Amino acid sequence: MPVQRTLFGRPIGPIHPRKLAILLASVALFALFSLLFTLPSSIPAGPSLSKFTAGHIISLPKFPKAFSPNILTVFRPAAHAPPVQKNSTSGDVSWYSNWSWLTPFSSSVTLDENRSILPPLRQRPPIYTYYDRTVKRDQEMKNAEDTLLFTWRRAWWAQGFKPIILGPAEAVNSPFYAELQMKNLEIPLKNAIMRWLAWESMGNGILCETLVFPMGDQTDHLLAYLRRGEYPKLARFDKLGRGLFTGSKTDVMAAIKQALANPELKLAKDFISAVDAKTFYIDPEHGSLAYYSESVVKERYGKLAAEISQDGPNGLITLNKLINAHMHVTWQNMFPKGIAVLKPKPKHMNTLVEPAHKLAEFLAYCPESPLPASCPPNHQRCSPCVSTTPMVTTTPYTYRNTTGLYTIGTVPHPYTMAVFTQLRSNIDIPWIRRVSNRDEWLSTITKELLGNGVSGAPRISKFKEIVASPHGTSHTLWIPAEKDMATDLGWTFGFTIPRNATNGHSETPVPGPERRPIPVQDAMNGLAPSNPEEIEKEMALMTIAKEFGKARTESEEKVKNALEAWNLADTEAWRFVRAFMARQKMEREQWEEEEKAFLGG
Ligand SMILES: *[C@@H]1O[C@H](CO)[C@@H](O)[C@H](O)[C@H]1NC(C)=O
Ligand SMILES: *[C@@H]1O[C@H](CO)[C@@H](O)[C@H](O)[C@H]1NC(C)=O
Ligand SMILES: *[C@@H]1O[C@H](CO)[C@@H](O)[C@H](O)[C@H]1NC(C)=O
Ligand SMILES: *[C@@H]1O[C@H](CO)[C@@H](O)[C@H](O)[C@H]1NC(C)=O
Ligand SMILES: CC(=O)N[C@H]1CO[C@H](CO)[C@@H](O)[C@@H]1O
Repeated sequence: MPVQRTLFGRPIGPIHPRKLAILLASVALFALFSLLFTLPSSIPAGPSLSKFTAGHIISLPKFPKAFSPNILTVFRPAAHAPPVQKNSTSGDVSWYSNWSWLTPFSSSVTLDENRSILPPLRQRPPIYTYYDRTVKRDQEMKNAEDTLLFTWRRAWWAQGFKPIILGPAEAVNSPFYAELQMKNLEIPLKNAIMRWLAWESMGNGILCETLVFPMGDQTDHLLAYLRRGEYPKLARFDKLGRGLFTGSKTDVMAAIKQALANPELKLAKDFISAVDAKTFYIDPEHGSLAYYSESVVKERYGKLAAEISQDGPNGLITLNKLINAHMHVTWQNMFPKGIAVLKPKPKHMNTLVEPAHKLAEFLAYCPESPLPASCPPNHQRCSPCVSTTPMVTTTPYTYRNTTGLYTIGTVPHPYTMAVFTQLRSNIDIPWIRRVSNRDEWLSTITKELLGNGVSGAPRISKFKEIVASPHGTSHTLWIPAEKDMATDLGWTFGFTIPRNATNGHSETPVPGPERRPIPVQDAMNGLAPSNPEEIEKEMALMTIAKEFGKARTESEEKVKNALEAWNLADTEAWRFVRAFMARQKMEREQWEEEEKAFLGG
């Protein structure tokens, strides 16, 4: 008797071997197609989960299911890692600058878990000023002028430019130098033309007085235009006089030629009057440029003008303080909603976000100013910082893209995050697998922006955009939790961040409790009033987390790997921010190294 075959419990008739082969082939084909179309499109080349999960069933991180052409790339032989770029390593952090930086997981491109993709560095157009170090001055004056030059360089650097100080050495390189020497001009006029020769020898760009400062939002039209680095016309700005010129090398050459050919050159007061008025296009809009020219200081800051004429060096130092204070106030005015210090786990993160909180406090301080109620020359209706109503600092649990709100985020390594969620340092693998939530930090930070039901990949792309897009770099600051706060943040903001200034040396009359600013709290979090014991515990854990980042035992290494594998998106965010900050620092240090020779004292 033939064997009775069944399918889903029903008897079926005998199958011809030929039919059976066709059936099997169809099943195989079906299996292959299901495999092709359901594979995750971007499995990162990070640590594998399998070594921690043998024998346990866990869910893989969710990836977007949408079909994308690179699904098939998993069947290609492994590609080579992209070439290592110049100067792309700092300590244990390395990066690869490429336009594909919004790729959720860098390692899917760099094939190296430690190498993050960053956006290409924005080209910084040069901005030139002229300072003649060969002129005899006494030491005090030199120091005062150097202080001003420093403030000028820092302010323009923070706005995305490459400030360069030119001197007579550059002017000598100009083909017009010999001709100028033969003209026998008065010193002030000769110097005015020397600036132009120095500029001409450098090529396209911006020629700027040392007392012109950018004071405006990074997204301001004029600053954005200047940053583009292309200046089709030789231009100056209405009412700014010789404060700022833009132009291409050919236009600059033509203007110099014209000036030197002018038979009445000797009668001219400065370069502008030495050439035809039509030489310049006059731009009426310059709202984001503050020029502290002699006449402006005399007119608006009379007390200061008197001090400068009485005691030059000290007057300049005071002027420098005033400029710094105005830069700070301009920044504060850009963020009327205050500063948000992210605190994704309100309960136990006091110590973790403490440095960020401190920084926010410093930024909210009223800067030390010789004329506290004054406004910058380009923004006369600013709201001066009043110590009785300082900028508010909030501690929301999530990132919000609110106009007028500055955000400072602290990015912890998954280990740090685990330690602080649990308030204990002995993290074990069963806890990671069974209890801990995947990518808790990132999902909390992006909860309001992206909602709940979103996987890690789109979250991390969004996060990278928040951190590193042009809008992001001027509205947010992200710091790795385990590192000490950078000491050079002045270069990011463009002004000196007050460190220990007491907020409100003018807090008189002492306001009653009802008039004191109420610390605005986020409705959804409330500042956790940790008791002293808990704070002590948090501080001990912070030390442990920092140590953990430096050296680990073998079993700790396992925990670290397990945590990183479990929290792929959190780890990616942490690496991204570290690399981003490291590159920023390197860029500046390199430029300072290049410029050191020209900075004098
Ligand atoms: C980015 O990567 C692509 C593909 O790997 C490459 O062709 C391109 O040159 C890279 N761009 C930069 C700026 O490195
Ligand atoms: C990444 O860095 C860690 C620690 O610095 C190191 O142990 C690991 O081997 C590195 N991975 C690769 C692929 O280089
Ligand atoms: C935040 O908002 C600004 C404009 O309001 C927008 O340009 C920017 O792309 C937004 N950023 C993110 C990360 O959504
Ligand atoms: C700030 O600290 C420095 C040195 O630590 C000190 O000399 C200075 O007086 C302090 N300033 C204020 C306003 O406390
Ligand atoms: C900081 C740093 O590593 N700078 C290096 C960048 O690359 C140039 C040339 O490759 C080196 O000379 C610098 O030392």
